[in-house]
Amino acid sequence: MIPELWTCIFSVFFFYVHGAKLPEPEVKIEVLYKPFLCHRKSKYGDILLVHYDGFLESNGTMFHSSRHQGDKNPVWFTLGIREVIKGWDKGLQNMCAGEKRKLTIPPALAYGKEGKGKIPPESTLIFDIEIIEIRNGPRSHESFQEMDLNDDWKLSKAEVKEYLRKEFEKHGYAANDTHHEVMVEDIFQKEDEDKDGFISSREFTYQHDEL
Ligand SMILES: *[C@@H]1O[C@H](CO)[C@@H](O)[C@H](O)[C@H]1NC(C)=O
Ligand SMILES: *[C@@H]1O[C@H](CO)[C@@H](O)[C@H](O)[C@H]1NC(C)=O
Ligand SMILES: [Ca+2]
Ligand SMILES: [Ca+2]
Repeated sequence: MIPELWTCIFSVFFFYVHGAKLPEPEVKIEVLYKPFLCHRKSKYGDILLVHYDGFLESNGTMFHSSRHQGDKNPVWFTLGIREVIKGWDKGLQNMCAGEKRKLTIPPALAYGKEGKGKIPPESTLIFDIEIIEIRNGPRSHESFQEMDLNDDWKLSKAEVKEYLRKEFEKHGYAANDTHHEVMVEDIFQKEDEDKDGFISSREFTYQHDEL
């Protein structure tokens, strides 16, 4: 849980594709339901809680469903970082909490030539998806502001340490100064690229092009 927390906070790599290379296949989006009230819309980097049913377009077989299979709980994922298939990253933007969409996703934006499990190679997939909740992602502007206690647009080691302390407590772990200092050093090693002792807002949101 603790290493996961750390991963969640600091090892998220975003995918903004600026300037398209090849024309990419499109996701077909149909809005099935849009709530009257919409406080915010989903965007890259947000964490979304969704319920979904997935079908093969070829014969309508349901291959997975969060609503009807397993523990029947909705699932969390981060939008735009390829935690899920590309078709979700593309097709679930600008949605309100409570909104329902039907996505038709070509194989190139799903499981491609290889397929996966019950999904044969070159399958077009249809998803019925509802967003239950939208939260700020770890690399969002909002998260940065929350961590930047003195509003100077950079994060000091003390601010990051304080943030870790709060996160640990929120998740029910005892604060441990020594442990947090080790984590802070590790974080600065990776994130403070110009080694000035602060994580700037640019360093925080910068796209590490790794995946
Ligand atoms: C639908 O297609 C999948 C994959 O080809 C196959 O495994 C499944 O048996 C088919 N279902 C029906 C009802 O034809
Ligand atoms: C605090 O963390 C350090 C380093 O990870 C560890 O060695 C130590 O046992 C921890 N102390 C407590 C009280 O958990
Ligand atoms: Ca600061
Ligand atoms: Ca820096």
